[in-house]
Amino acid sequence: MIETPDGFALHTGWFDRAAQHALALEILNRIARSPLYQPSMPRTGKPLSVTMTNLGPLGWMTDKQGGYRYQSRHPVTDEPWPDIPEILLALWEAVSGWPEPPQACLVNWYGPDARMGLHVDADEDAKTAPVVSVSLGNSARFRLGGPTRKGSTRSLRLNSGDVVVLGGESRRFHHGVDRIYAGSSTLLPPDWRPGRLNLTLRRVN
Ligand code: MD5
Ligand code: FE
Repeated sequence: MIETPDGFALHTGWFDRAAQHALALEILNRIARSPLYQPSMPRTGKPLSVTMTNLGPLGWMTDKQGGYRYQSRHPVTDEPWPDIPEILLALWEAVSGWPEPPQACLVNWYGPDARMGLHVDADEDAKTAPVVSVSLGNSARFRLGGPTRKGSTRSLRLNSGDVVVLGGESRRFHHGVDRIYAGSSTLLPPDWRPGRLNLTLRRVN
């Protein structure tokens, strides 16, 4: 485990292979009912390379018209988001240090060429609750900056089963995903697309 004074913690290998497998099945079952869709940037309508869906009472989304926001229904199916699996609620209890359960679980799917540019997560009214992130499938090169856009960044590899807790000051740090390492995991079923799943648990309000 790597922990820094600014509230960042990386729990490498938090979930063993069996737990990763069980969790992946829970997520893929929910994706079948609440499909990954392609979000677009506010105003420009430029599509993100990551596809997304959500679990829990609230889900994060973005499109050209409405911009970044939380809402209770899937933008394509108009159904409520599926529930957050018990294994993730237990994870939140174990690592977040927060008294209330997560309200949103954003599911990000990274295909082989997907990226996420450096950004700050700032769409939650719950400004001090941590974010808990789980990586499944292929590994990623994650970039962690600081409170300002300029300034040094560090890169670290996130592997399947790793859990990151962004608490304290690190909750407001710039971060992104530079690249996905093709063929670095055999977790996801072969009939599923190759890539990485990232699950982020959050308080919204
Ligand atoms: C990912 N997702 O790997 C990342 C993991 C997102 C997103 O960035 O917004 O969906 S969440 C990493 C995160 C959240 C909040 C703060 C910090 C990192 N940080 O300061 O490093 O798909
Ligand atoms: Fe983020």
